[in-house]
Amino acid sequence: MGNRRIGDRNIGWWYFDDVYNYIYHQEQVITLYTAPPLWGLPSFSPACMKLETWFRMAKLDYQTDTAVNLEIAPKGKIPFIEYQGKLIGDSTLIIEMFKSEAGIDLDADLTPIERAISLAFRRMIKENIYWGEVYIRYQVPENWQVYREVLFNAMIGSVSAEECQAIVEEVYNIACTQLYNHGMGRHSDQEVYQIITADFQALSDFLADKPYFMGDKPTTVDATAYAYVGNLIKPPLGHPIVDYVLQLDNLCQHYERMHQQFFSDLGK
Ligand SMILES: N[C@@H](CCC(=O)N[C@@H](CS)C(=O)NCC(=O)O)C(=O)O
Repeated sequence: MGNRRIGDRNIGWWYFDDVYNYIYHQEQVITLYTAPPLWGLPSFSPACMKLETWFRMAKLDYQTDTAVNLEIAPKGKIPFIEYQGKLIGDSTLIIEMFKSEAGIDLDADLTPIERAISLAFRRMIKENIYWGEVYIRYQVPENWQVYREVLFNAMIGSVSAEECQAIVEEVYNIACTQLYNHGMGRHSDQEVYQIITADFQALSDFLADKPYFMGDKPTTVDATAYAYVGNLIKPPLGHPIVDYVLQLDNLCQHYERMHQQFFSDLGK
């Protein structure tokens, strides 16, 4: 737009065009509200990391905002996006929206059977493995001492230390209640281990020696697995489940392959 400014007298159609294009471009850029990068991961929230990975795989133009305000989040959770002047929540629904409204489909080459398998694995990761990861962060006392610092540091700056402390305690209580209501929080440590390692073993067995879950090309399930495997093996949080997954070489190599391909700018 050169040196012209709103208020210039000489507003002709050429100037109107520039303003229109600028506003149009701003509306097309996606703002992704996400938890910040940490531990070498694009985000310490697996759902946020999955969505950002999918954006990169789809070559979408986006910017991130990590000053998360859950009060404006449509579902009260992250991730959510601002796109074309609207706030939209839930990573899966956002991906579906880009598919139906913009025709962006990373799974277009899959057969109906492959699509069904992909959906089942994605649901297993998001709806079951996720709770195993929440369990490891919140219900293992040594891990909670580490993770509470992470949450505190992510918020400090936007609110006072006292408020931060209070929010961290509230997040803890909400997470423990959610774990109990989901059911994962009612199991013994040994039972959680049994349930979650069986899921990771199934992922590893299905991946076998393929580079990506559905073959030679990365698809949506690869974004999901990358985010939830990464958020288990990279944080400095210990648990026998983590040890188990670290021994599933093909899953760990898949994490590295995805990281190298889509987030090499972050380093290791
Ligand atoms: N189904 C949602 C799940 C999102 C989710 O669980 N987000 C977590 C962070 S990973 C969150 O915001 N938790 C806050 C809360 O539950 O209050 C999606 O895929 O977007």
